[in-house]
Amino acid sequence: MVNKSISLIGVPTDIGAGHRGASMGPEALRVANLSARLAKRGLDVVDRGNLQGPLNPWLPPQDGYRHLPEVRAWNEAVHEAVHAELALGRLPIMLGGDHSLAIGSISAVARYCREQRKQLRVLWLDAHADFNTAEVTPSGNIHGMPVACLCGKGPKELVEVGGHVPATTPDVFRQVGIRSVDEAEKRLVRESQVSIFDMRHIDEVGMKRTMEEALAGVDENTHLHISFDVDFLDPTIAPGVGTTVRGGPNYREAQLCMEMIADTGRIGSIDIVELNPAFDKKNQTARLAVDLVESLFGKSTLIR
Ligand code: 6HN
Ligand code: MN
Ligand code: MN
Ligand code: MN
Repeated sequence: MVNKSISLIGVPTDIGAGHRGASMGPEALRVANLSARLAKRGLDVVDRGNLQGPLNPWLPPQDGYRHLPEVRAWNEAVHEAVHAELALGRLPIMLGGDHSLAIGSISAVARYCREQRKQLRVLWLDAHADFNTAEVTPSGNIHGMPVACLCGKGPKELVEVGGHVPATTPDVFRQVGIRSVDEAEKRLVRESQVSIFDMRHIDEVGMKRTMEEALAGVDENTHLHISFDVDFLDPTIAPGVGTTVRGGPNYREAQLCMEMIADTGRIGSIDIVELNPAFDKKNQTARLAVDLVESLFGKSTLIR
């Protein structure tokens, strides 16, 4: 059965992104009533408030990275906060913030899994593979690099967050919804052997079979981490993100994805990232994200 003690951790920064505004994500999720909606499902929800870190200096890349020291500082704080909640036996939900913050959250989850001798599985729901390195990045934005960093490919400052190098390995990842991977990034992804269920795969076999495949091997000893980049969703339903890519999952496909994850009963931690209220209309993307997170905790349209 899934842990009913939830801790919300706000991480108000857009330090790793190519657009400003993801720093407003945590507040938009609160305004969309995340806490009360989960409480209504019988969960014990505590909002820990926001972590603090450096302001966004908005500088060009240096040696292939934008804001490397600041990204490191935020991720150190995220790592400690997420690990502390797990150690208390609680289920952390990180309210991002851009996706570079997954370096801190997933390194903490991986550390916890080593301590508890649990099997880690990361479901990476995203339009992007986020596997760039300084050598190949088209932007220098570190939100395009967290999976590579977590697998040990990246700058020392980020690869060493949490102290265990590499923080985790490519085999724990299942990426779903992918439809925008940079040319040189494709080679890195193939070499790494991260499992990718791209939109072509979802088109061909459907979301149901895709999720059965992505969840295969999840057992009673598995800690499931959901890294939910809101740009996973089709931009017609989720305009409030910095990097929209058309051709993503529609409302029902996204619901089915979340419902099938809920059915496993193994969720241990969640990131909600890349929500950008500066691009949103009437907070609709935040409200949709909350709706989908409710489904992760068992809200279902199932009648039979
Ligand atoms: N995200 N692949 C592009 C880059 O700049 O590296 C976009 C990355 C987007 C990252 O949305 O989390
Ligand atoms: Mn991402
Ligand atoms: Mn993305
Ligand atoms: Mn993005």
